[in-house]
Amino acid sequence: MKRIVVMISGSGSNLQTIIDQVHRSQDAAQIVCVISNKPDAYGLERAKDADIPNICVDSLAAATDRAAYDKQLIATIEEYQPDLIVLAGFMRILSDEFVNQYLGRLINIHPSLLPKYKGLNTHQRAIDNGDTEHGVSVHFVTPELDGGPVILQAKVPIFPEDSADDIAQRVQVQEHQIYPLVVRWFIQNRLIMNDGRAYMDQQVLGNNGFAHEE
Ligand code: NHR
Ligand code: GAR
Repeated sequence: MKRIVVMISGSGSNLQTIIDQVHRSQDAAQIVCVISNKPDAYGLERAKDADIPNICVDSLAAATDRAAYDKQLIATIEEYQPDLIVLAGFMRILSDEFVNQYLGRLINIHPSLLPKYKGLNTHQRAIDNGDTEHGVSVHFVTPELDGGPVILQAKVPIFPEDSADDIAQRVQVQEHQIYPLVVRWFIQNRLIMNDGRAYMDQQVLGNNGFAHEE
């Protein structure tokens, strides 16, 4: 039985797809806890509805001291002994200490075609650059923000009249396809990180992750 902790800050629609497609349908894996840094995150309700333990480690109170906050996070997570930690719209940068504690067992979904548009406001930045193509990346988390090895990407078009919200919605449809898939690969022991590279079925993945080059 693989034990999964999911970390969120908001709506938790990605959490919901992992509840539905992994937690509820796989004997081999269980979400053992959902952790939010925001008390009003709707994802906490989703966890409650699925009878999954859910905890808020409020980051507002600790906002000035990142190291202390991350120690609190680690202490909370350690009670659940996870095999995998899934960042699903978790909006707080994690310290090197946190990342190194869970290196190789920590993944994130980022709304851009990495290495393009690390950080925040990715959809608006893609519009501002006149991009006609955009997308989403699942990657292993390393201390370098949004810089860890890519596992899987999905692309979406950008049309001339699109707003950032239009694009965000289009990207989320793809997120809900690829994130549960990657989580399943991980729990099936098909996916590992070694020496800063991602491997799928013992094959090293390229810069675009598990994707066919055009
Ligand atoms: N931590 C490390 N060390 N490495 C990564 O790759 C991480 C990470 C923590 C979160 C998610 C990431 C994303 O997908 C993620 C990847 C938040 C920020 C940010 O600037 C940046 C990237 C990501 C998440 N957060 C502000 C901060 O000061 C707060 C912003 C807010 O609260 O709205 O922490 O994009
Ligand atoms: C997702 O679109 C994810 O890509 C993005 O936040 C959304 C969370 O949605 N992540 C980031 O922007 C990380 N900085 P959800 O709460 O409905 O899963």
